[in-house]
Amino acid sequence: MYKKILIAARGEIALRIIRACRELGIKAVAVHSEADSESLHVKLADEDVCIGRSQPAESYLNIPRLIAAAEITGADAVHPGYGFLAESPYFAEVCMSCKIDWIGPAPALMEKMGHKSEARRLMNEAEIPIIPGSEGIVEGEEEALKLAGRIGYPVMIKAVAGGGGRGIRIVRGPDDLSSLFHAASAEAEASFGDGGLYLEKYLESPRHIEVQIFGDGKGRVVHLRERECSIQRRHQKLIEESPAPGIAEETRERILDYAVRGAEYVRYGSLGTVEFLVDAEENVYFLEMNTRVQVEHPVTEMVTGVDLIKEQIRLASTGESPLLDGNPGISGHAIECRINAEDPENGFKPAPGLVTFYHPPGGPGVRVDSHIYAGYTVPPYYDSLLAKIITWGETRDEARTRMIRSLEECVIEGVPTTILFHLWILRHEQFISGRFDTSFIDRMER
Ligand code: MV4
Repeated sequence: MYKKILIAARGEIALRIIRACRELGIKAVAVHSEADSESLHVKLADEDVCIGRSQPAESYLNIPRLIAAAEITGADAVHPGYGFLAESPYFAEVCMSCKIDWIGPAPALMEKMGHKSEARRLMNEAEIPIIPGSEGIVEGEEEALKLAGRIGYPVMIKAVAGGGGRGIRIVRGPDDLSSLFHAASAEAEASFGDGGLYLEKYLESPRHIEVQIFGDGKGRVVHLRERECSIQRRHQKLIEESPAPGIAEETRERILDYAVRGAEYVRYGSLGTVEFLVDAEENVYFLEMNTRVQVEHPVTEMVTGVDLIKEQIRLASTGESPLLDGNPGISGHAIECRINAEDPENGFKPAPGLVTFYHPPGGPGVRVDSHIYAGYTVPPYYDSLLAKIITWGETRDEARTRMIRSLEECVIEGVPTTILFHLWILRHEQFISGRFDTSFIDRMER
């Protein structure tokens, strides 16, 4: 087993990885920017290295400094968490060429899945349904116009290097195509350094359901059930849960089967997520594959009882994990709310600043993953996630009412938070019914 891991992340996920290292008897090295010197992930690590100024490009995205920190501290492996360089095949490759293990899948696989139209091509080969669209990259607006006519409007233009919401446009008719094509390409070029685009039929208001998978890299893959992630605003997820409510059992089984078959086909070797869109008729389509741990992994941990990060590290270190022996069962239901330092009254504007008071919720069935404390200053340079509250219940309604109780218990003073907004969602009749899709928040805001 590894003796020391460098954690190339910050905030709550760095803390989460430190906790897994502790339980495995592995030393954890934190890296931090100048703005994060007082962060909990620094205080709780066994060693810490300041790797530069506060801007991400100067620190958490700076590969030479991360490698130097790993070499100086003698780390055996790097855990990238999520965000920053977590999906950079180049960083993974540099680590490996410096004889530092990468806790994640092989760089070549990260590269393939990071290229969204290549991922589509592979999943199509594996006979997983994909959304009708282009075969690979669309070279110019004429080709896009021809293809869109064949697919039928509305269509979606997407960046091959994309992810999240950047470099995508909905095209309602042929008159809009040219300008939206060029806008998407320019945005993709600016954001990812790759202006390549592909085309898909636009699905109106789908559900977003993803499957947690775990593979050994030799073709053995298990799933750890699905997560419903449709409650989001501007591509930022707000609430996730497992299992997904409001779908037929047959649909659920189909989603799980597609995810495992897709991951087996590419010989996936680590923890990963296969994302799907599900339309109103419960047709299921592959969307993307994420080659990292996700923010929302705790809901899966709460219903399966598995420590995903520990198993991910164990697998990377030893090539084995008891998880690979079979799909674990689940018990009950879990919900996660992401609490951000944002002002819902002011267009959800990020609101960094000093946390003057903090009282997290507790009691039966409640988990809080957070790096904040009273006296901590939320820096303006990074995302505004303050805490993830995860509740478990025998039933969905027990998890939901427990979440309401937890949000009411939670006190965060000094910065505005999204707590009240979450309470409003959790009490909404449509959320309670379990029948909602990715348009839920948009519809409310209109
Ligand atoms: C789609 C779609 C509808 N049709 N593709 C948004 C981010 C990007 N990663 C994929 N996204 C979408 N792709 C087709 N062909 C709707 C979305 C989408 C979405 C997807 C997942 C979760 C939330 C979403 C919110 C709005 C749009």
